[in-house]
Amino acid sequence: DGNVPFSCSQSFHIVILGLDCAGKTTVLYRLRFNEFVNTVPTKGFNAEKIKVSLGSKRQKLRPLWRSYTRCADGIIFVVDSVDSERIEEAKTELHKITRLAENQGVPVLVVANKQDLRNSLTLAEMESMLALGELSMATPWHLQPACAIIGEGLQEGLEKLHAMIMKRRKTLRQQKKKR
Ligand SMILES: Nc1nc2c(ncn2[C@@H]2O[C@H](COP(=O)(O)OP(=O)(O)OP(=O)(O)O)[C@@H](O)[C@H]2O)c(=O)[nH]1
Ligand SMILES: [Mg+2]
Repeated sequence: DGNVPFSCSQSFHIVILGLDCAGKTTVLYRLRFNEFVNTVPTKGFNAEKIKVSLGSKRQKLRPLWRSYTRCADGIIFVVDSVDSERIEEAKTELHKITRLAENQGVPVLVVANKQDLRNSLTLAEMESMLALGELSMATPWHLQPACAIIGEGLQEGLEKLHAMIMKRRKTLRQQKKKR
């Protein structure tokens, strides 16, 4: 159905975070242009407005905004699956971010990137080393295996993030009504 009413499209503020060299810029360009770019280390930060399609069958176009502002609707946390030396550091950062007052309850898509490399950690190893089970009960999360250079896993991950955001919005709406 090509005739999607305009009111169906919604904007989301998504921040992409992660240690240097995790693949954030690669993920961003995959989402932005659906193509691979040869990256250089990012100085400062990228701020881009991107539009990607979400929704399994209907492929509704929903703008997805990456923003560095507070009040993000969702966080994409990119982790290098082969960098076992710095996974502890990634874990610390992830837990720090989700504990911030303004991020309470904000859904997190943890991207286990570079799964194409032979020596990458398994999902189970990533989950335990990042101590995802120890994240606050309020923080919904999903661990998504991905290969950002070819874009594998990103669409699936985005759809999971989208579902978590919509679920949270619904819960917040219901809580408001009760008050
Ligand atoms: N093999 C493989 N390499 C990847 C993948 N994703 C990113 N890379 C490579 O990893 C390197 C770092 O990627 P970037 O996207 O620049 O990482 P970044 O997180 O933006 O890094 P900073 O800007 O330094 O913070 C680049 O050489 C990418 O080509 C992947 O899925 N598989
Ligand atoms: Mg970068």
